[in-house]
Amino acid sequence: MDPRARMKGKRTPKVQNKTAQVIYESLGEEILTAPARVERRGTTPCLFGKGGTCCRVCNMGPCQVVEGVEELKGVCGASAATVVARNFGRMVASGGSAHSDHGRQVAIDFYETVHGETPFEVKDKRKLRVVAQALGVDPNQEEPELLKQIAEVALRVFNQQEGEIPFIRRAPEKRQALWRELGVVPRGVDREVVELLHRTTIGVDQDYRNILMACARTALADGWGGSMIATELQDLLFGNPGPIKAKVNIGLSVIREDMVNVAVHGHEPVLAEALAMAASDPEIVEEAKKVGAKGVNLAGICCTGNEILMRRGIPVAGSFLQQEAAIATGALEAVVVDVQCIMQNVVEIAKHFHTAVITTNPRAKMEGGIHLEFDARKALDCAKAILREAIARFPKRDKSKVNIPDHTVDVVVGFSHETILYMLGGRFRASYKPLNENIINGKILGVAAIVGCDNYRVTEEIQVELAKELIANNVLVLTTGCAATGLGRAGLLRPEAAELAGDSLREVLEAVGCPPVLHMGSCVDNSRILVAASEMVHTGGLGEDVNELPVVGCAPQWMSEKAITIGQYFVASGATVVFGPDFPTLQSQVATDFLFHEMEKIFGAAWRVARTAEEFASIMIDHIKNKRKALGIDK
Ligand code: SF4
Ligand code: MSK
Repeated sequence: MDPRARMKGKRTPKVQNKTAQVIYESLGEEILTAPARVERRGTTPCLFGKGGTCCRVCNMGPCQVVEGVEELKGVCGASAATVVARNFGRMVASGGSAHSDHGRQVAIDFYETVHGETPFEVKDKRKLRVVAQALGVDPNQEEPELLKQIAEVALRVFNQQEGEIPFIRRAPEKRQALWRELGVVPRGVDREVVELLHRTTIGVDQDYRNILMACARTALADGWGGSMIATELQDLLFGNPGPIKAKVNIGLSVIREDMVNVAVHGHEPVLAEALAMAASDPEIVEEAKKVGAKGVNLAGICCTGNEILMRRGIPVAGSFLQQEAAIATGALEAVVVDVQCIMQNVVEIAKHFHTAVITTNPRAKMEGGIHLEFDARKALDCAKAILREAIARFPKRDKSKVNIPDHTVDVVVGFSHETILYMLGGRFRASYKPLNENIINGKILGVAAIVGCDNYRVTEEIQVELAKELIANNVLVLTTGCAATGLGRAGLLRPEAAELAGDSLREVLEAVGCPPVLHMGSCVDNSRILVAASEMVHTGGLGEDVNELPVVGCAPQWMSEKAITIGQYFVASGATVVFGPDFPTLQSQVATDFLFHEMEKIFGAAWRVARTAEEFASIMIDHIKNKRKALGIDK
């Protein structure tokens, strides 16, 4: 069938998200959204692309390769395992480059800030010396010098050519020794990403095992390098998140009828922080009043949303799959974007309303968008210029097109690793000892992380059913990224949701007033989970390395290459992960076996795949129980 024929005709597809569904149902035929495209393209993705055996790395191809069929090797003779490993490697390099380029930008912003070149200042003084120590900077020096040294060392993590990136010293000793023995300690972030891209060009690394081990090294450079730099320096600049009440999802208290609405979408919190400062500037408030609005209202989308939700309690209007729906409420004056996870289609949707799509980063311009470049050194001026563009659109809002279903949900967020330390350890203990003790005594069966994106190919919110099943089985759930927003929409980020937990987990949660699902931040903040797992080991009683802990991770609705890099750095750090509903190597049994079984022997952790909430829950709970048995705590 001609694909163009499939694209004709209007039907509103059923999507997993009821808020988006309500909005899409009100749209005219001329507005084509991502789920409509999924439906009209046909729901089966390209078989070769999906299984990982389509090679496009040279112009003798593209080659479709079939494992075990000699004639269907690549023209150059590449086997399915090599092609799959190369494609997987390119995903890891690409995902790692995204997090790490974000981390680099934060390091530059931090450097400029400590040299007095931006309007920001270092907010978190308590964490300053902890980060200094972790970076190998002497914490016992005067603050101005300390800040400058942190900035220099952080920037060096990216272009270092030899040696070891400093944050790996936060991992358990045993893990560090294993990495050294295997030769996978990252030397520098840029070096690992570039080397993996080099290895996966035609005619270079043709041993799938060697490529997949290089994937582990590059992923570690992301988790313990680029992402961890991003998280830690963002915390220093804008404050370490602490428990805070807020709202998620589209609704009248998130997208305001009486205010200029500006959605902030992407990943880097520097822009959003500047917009938050500018939105309360009396000059801007006055300008908004002149056009008939009460002021400027900010709402987040994707991980920028998570950053300002965690630190400022600014509501998140939507996760990845709600970005089009948020615009289609007809009540956004502007969507301000920086980098990553911004669908090209937002410009098309915005054209049907009065909404401006404002790009701000020279790395990410959009045809049909307005480019107002953001420079942290002129942060407030740039932010005001952006807000003025939005204010000018307010009089053009067409009330007849406004459709804001009121679906907001209360959440309690802000569970950084340090917050968990203080909440569980008590004000004066600040320790994971109570968490470990509750795991040892069986009140908490184990800890599971539900992270990653949402994906239109998944028609049910797998992660919600999965989280409910895990907490019912006394598993404490940590979450980040768009998964966190989805779990927030389902009401699982409220302390009252403890009533869904098993009796013993509920008792622990109610004693400290925690929700059963703890929101730890954006996708770069998965690095917080690495630190938390390492701290659990350092605290004692649960083995000597991360792979001995009763912990497991998953990304049931992953979409971005970044999720693959995250999964790989968890595996290489000793935490098994379950991904679904697909996995990009399945057309090569041998390469998949390496990731799913050999890595278990090498790293003590491996990849798994699952398709339904029940499958996820069963694999994850079994994994936790097996770890408990190995520790001798399976009472
Ligand atoms: Fe085909 Fe080999 Fe070129 Fe890949 S590298 S496109 S398998 S000839
Ligand atoms: S934004 S990477 S859809 S979590 Fe971080 Fe969400 Fe996934 Fe993008």
